[in-house]
Amino acid sequence: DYGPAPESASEALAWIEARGGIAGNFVDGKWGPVRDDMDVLNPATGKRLAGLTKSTADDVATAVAAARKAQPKWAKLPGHQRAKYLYAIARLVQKHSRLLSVIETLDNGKPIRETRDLDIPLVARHFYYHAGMAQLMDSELPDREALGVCGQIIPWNFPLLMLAWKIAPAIAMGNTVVLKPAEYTSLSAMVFAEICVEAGLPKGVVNIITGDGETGAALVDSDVDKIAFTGSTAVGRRIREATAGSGKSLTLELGGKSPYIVFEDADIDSAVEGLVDAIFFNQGQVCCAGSRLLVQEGIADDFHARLIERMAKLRTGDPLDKCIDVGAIVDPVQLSRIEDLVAKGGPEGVVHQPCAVPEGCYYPPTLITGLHPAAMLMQEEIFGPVLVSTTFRTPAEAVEVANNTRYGLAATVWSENLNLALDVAPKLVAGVVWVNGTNMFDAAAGFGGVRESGFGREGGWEGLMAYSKPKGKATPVKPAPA
Ligand code: TXE
Repeated sequence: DYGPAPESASEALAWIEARGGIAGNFVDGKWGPVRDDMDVLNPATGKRLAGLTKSTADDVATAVAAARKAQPKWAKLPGHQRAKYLYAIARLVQKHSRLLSVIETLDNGKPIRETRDLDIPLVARHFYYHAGMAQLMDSELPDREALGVCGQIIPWNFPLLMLAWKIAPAIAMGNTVVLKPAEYTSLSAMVFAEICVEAGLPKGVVNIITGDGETGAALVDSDVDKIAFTGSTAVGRRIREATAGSGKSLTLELGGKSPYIVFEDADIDSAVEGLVDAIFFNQGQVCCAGSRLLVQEGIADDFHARLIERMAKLRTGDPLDKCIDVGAIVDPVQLSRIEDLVAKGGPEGVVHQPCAVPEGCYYPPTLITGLHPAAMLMQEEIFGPVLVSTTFRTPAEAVEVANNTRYGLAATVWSENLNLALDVAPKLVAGVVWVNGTNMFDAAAGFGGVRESGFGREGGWEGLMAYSKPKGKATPVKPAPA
């Protein structure tokens, strides 16, 4: 029970205040530097929530050196001893789940219902799972060892969950990390740093540096053995160029425009409900959002009508209100990106916005029907609560339209005919395909994309492989600086 929301908010605000109201670096088990270089806003109110340290290349180098110093000893621990710390972190995430949920909602604008019931429980699950894997490493993966120091750069849409996806497998395998949260959302990473201290994690195993894209670029150029990045395709491409030939390992989890295919024999009520989750969860700011509806022609009008009716019932507003389905957009910059894209591409179809949102950094749940598969909005990632829709006649046409994208992160198929669904699913070019369901994640299942959605997998065995190398294989020698 979370109690009344305003009380929770004041508790979280007091927590931030007690730490000087600034998010800063956590390096070698200590805070610092902590400087008030940038503003962190609460998107739901537009008010300043905290200050943020913009780390310089020197700050980054200090953090990497701390991680480098700690790594051999950490890697030498037997897996079951590393597991002990991951279990402790998982339990502490559960213990502090209320504070974490409220801070995440204040910082990001996502509904408290989501942070409380999904983000934070999934974070704990991720550490529990990887604690188990650390324990198994010596017996199941005797021929593999850590890469060394991992630089990790994460986005703002699932701040703590993306941190968990990056840190848990890395430290389970004996790596140490330097992680940079996104500039909009660094506060839950601060709570996490305190959790590391409370868990007794050896100094230098987890280092957190705050900052913007320049700090991220400095981390990419620093003396790390691997970069793991989740974010935009444009920045992913830049990082790929910057690391090419450096010998650094790289995994990229980038954007998407995932198709959501509804055949005429689908269970329509479930497909509508699934779609609401696929595109309006986290205000559509989800890399694998089912953002492109492909509905079979014979049921299209009925399906759209039922969807619009359901959208009209979505509860929008204050993210701290426990009843809210759709909260605020993370930042005014992202909001204007969404507004510009819809203003530009909306007139190519019919725009439906059946429910209102408050003034401020909010965008109404939107459906755009009647778009040509090649229309700009059918191709561009909007990263907001905007669903675009087109129709198809045959399964072959559905596959063709679904695959007509430069991305390949996720896909969803709805049909009561499992023969049809299982025939279509493997033809879809995507890292994950869901049948009669959507947004199903688990720490034990590898997640990642193909094409411009990136490469490498996070979670499961494949995720552990991406944070280790065959034993005895030397890290490639770095070329001398030019
Ligand atoms: O992402 P960026 P932004 C997509 C989505 C969104 C768009 C822009 O379409 O509208 O990207 O969002 C760090 N070197 N996604 O601008 O810039 C940055 O500080 C190294 C999809 O916020 O990619 C942050 O920590 N790092 C996505 C992280 O990269 C750099 C989630 C992501 O920011 C850097 C987020 C650089 N040159 C946005 N520049 C998904 N796949 O889920 C920035 N960063």
